[in-house]
Amino acid sequence: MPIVDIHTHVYPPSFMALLRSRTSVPYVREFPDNPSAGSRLVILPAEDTASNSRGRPVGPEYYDIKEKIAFMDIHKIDISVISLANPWLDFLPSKQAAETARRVNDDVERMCGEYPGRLYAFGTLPLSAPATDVEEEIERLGTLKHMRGVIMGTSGLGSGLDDPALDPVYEALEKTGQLVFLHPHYGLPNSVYGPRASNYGHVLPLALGFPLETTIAVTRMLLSGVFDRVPKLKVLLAHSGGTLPFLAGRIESCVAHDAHLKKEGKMANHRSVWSVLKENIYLDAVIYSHVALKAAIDTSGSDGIMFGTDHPFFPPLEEGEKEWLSFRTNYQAITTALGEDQKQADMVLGGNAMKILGLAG
Ligand code: 5CU
Repeated sequence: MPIVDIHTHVYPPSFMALLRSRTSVPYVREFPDNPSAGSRLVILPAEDTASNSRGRPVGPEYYDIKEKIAFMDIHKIDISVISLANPWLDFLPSKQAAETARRVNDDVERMCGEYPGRLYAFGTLPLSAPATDVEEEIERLGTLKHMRGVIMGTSGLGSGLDDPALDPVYEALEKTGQLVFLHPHYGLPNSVYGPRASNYGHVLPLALGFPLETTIAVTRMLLSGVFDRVPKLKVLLAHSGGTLPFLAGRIESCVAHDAHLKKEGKMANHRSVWSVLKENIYLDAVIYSHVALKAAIDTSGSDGIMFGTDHPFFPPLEEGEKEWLSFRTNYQAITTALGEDQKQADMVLGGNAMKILGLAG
């Protein structure tokens, strides 16, 4: 059974050029006051500080597709489904968005074509453009050979994923059979990390801000009835659904005990959190622990979980380490969670992705 990595990012050359042309987040640049830091990629608002934690070093592993293939070869990954990394095109002025989306998606499609059978992709959407442009790009992505869905963040058209104006976008995705790979970027407001946050590197926004952002975004979708209105929409959640597998019962219980919702009759016919998690939601296995992975498997079923690495993020900190710790931890979480059941482990490592995403092999 092939090993398939469905959570693996790239900034294609056209996107790198865009990042290099900018001076506010997101951007890539060198800092004359700190030449030894080299080129830095600054994407998260919380990391745009003058300290050593300003962004991260950025090398060819972020944009050179040969580096992706080298990483795959070292880790015996047969197929990768690559996606543009955050913050996608969220920051673009409306007028630039549609054309940039086409350019970036064509760049990614070309990269996939260079390695037949090894690379597929999730496209990116011009979400700051009018919804009709977004729908047009969804239609176009459906015609590209290697595209298998779209990656997007939690801001939607500007006011979140529970915005009814997104319904035509969800319907276009449902109609063309493309899934949404939902990925966090914005985290939580910096104030929750407190006045000493810069002492703690990137730990708080990445370990907690990201998963909570995903949890809140999907819960808003559930509460607003997206999955009732677009019942066949499929969503793949990054980082094993944030904290959803752990909190699903609490969310369901809060709905059942909410007098306001009951009075308004809003949730009377709504599908339960558990049913949406089983029928509409896939989870990646990028959670670094068999404990959390078991909760993900219990929630969405082992046939809905797919292996990922988050490459090129979380590289080894020591020079000369060939196998990445982040790869090994996620791989071992699968084999530990599924114990002796090699067949199920193989499915999570690749078989599920082959089936769900229709990969040719
Ligand atoms: O390390 C990080 O900041 C990130 C990020 O921004 N996006 C991602 O997918 N993983 C890690």
